[in-house]
Amino acid sequence: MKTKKLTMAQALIAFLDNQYIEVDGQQKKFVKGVMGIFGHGNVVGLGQALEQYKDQVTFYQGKNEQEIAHAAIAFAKQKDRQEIFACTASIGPGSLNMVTAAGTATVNRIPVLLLPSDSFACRQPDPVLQQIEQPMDYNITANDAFKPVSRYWDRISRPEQLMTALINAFRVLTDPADTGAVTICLPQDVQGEAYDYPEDFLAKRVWHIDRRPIANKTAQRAVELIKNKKKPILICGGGARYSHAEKELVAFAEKFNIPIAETQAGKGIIPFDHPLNLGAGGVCGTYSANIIAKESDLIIAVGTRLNDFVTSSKTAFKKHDVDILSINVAPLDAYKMNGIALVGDAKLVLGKLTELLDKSGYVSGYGDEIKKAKDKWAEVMQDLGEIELDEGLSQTRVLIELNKLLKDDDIIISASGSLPSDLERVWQTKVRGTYHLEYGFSCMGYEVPGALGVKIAEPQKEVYAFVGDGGFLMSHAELYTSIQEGKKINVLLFDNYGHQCIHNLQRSQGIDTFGTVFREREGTTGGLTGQYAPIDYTSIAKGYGAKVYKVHTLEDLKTAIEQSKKDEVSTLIEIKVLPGTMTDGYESFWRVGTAQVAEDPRVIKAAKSMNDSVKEAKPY
Ligand SMILES: Cc1ncc(C[n+]2csc(CCOP(=O)(O)OP(=O)(O)O)c2C)c(N)n1
Ligand SMILES: [Mg+2]
Repeated sequence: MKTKKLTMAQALIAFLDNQYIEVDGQQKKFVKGVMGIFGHGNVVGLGQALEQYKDQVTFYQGKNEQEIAHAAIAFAKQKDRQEIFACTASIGPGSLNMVTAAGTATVNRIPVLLLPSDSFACRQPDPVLQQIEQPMDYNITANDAFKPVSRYWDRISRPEQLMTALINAFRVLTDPADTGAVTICLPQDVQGEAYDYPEDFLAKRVWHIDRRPIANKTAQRAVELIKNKKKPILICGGGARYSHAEKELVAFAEKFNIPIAETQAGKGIIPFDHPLNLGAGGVCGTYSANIIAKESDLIIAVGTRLNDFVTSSKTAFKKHDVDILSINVAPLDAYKMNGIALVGDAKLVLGKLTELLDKSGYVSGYGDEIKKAKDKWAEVMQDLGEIELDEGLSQTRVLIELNKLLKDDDIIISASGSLPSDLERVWQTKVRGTYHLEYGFSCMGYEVPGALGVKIAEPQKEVYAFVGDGGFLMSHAELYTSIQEGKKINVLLFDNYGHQCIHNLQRSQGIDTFGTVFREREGTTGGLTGQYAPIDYTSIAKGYGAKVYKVHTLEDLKTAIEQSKKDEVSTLIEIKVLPGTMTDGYESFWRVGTAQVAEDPRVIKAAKSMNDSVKEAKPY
């Protein structure tokens, strides 16, 4: 057996550089590079290896580990999970900063390889700087905190363990049903330890991603079920997108006249103006999708996790005889809500169902309800697009105007606050892959680094991060990284003085404004009741070297967008919008844990109303 003597870290980087995937006969390099921040836990181990292989593997220097891991996740999501980054961080706080991002990846089923550094395997210099000593079990380190948020977790205590660990890591990263964050912890000493690695371990390796079919019998059972239903509705989730199943989904919908509702992850793969596309369903949904869902007797869920936002906390589907047929590669999702599971690849399963159902001559029982529902929503959109307020700008109106000002193939990124629900309702997506929402974790602070990840994925396109003032304050350091890398991003910052979607929720449950609005502490009241936070966000961005614009009117918005298109560096456009001017819900319900006793009668009233709605919810 031929071997090569390398440090564990060198072998790891050499291995990463040689991984390929093959999907539908097409081969691609799987690992685009490494992002991260060095400290004493990785600079002389993994850092040395990255320096040695710098001509093969690009290293991106992050400014915050959580953010850089979010950039990596956004990159992989934009690449439909077919290309990834690895992220390195130093021991202790640097590594723990990536835990949240691991959650973001795992919830959204997006592959990311996290390489946190760890304390010495030999334990000789213990306790080292930034080592948490757990008196109950010395095997536990800070990195054990990644376990609940990872799909695969390992620690390399001897250099030869790397081989099985990496094969397992890539098994999970490349598996559509299992993918998410993969965490391989790298003790400081072992990173630099040498071993004679077999050359075939380091050679080119192709991971074949086979589409999973369903058995004929299973497909036949599904067809029998559909044949007995008059008003089915399809839900187009992220799984449909990652499987590239849009052609099959549209063919299925058109052939049998079945309308489609979208989720945040699935939105945008079918043009908004397709006659069967009802737009978003659920809590962030449109009137059209939610009205049709109420009357549906069969929900054909394609590649969706069926979370509470998609199902309106299990109240969206009202018919007593409604069934859920769930097409999903992940059994966990396929069996949700007592669904009839079709565990398989969306493209293959839809193709199979179309073929079998077509033979039966099936067509749904819809008359003109779909068109009527779409027309009704078009009227709502018309009104939203005409909102004029004396005091300032309405957020919803600004989004509708932006939709006209941006090019069809510009990519928009958002994740948290009131923007995702507004965008899901009103943004009209014309080109596949231009709507990038992280709404599994809805992690504040994903937006700016997410835009960087998307720009690295699609450098020719203009990318726009839609972020609230709260989300921007939480993290924006990678705005500088975008400038450092010459990867232009545009930050559209919606300043409404605070966490306004949470403020809305608070007041909807009878609670007075408390801790949700950005006001200064006031001496007379002792509370956060003083003046609005006078933050100049453009000064922050200008300090990084970005071009900046301030928007108070629709005219300003037009000028700023037009000017910024010509800029070659990253931009920040600060848009002042009035608090509370996001869209409201349309025929949906969201369950939150309200106070069942309180001094304020408004809280009691809200709790009663919540409890009444909960009675309508499906029990599973
Ligand atoms: C990391 C993180 N912390 C807390 C939350 C809970 N949360 C959801 S939206 C929100 C407020 C967002 O404020 P902003 O970005 O200004 O958006 P707005 O609601 O004002 O549109 C908070 C605190 C979250 N989603 N993510
Ligand atoms: Mg805000």
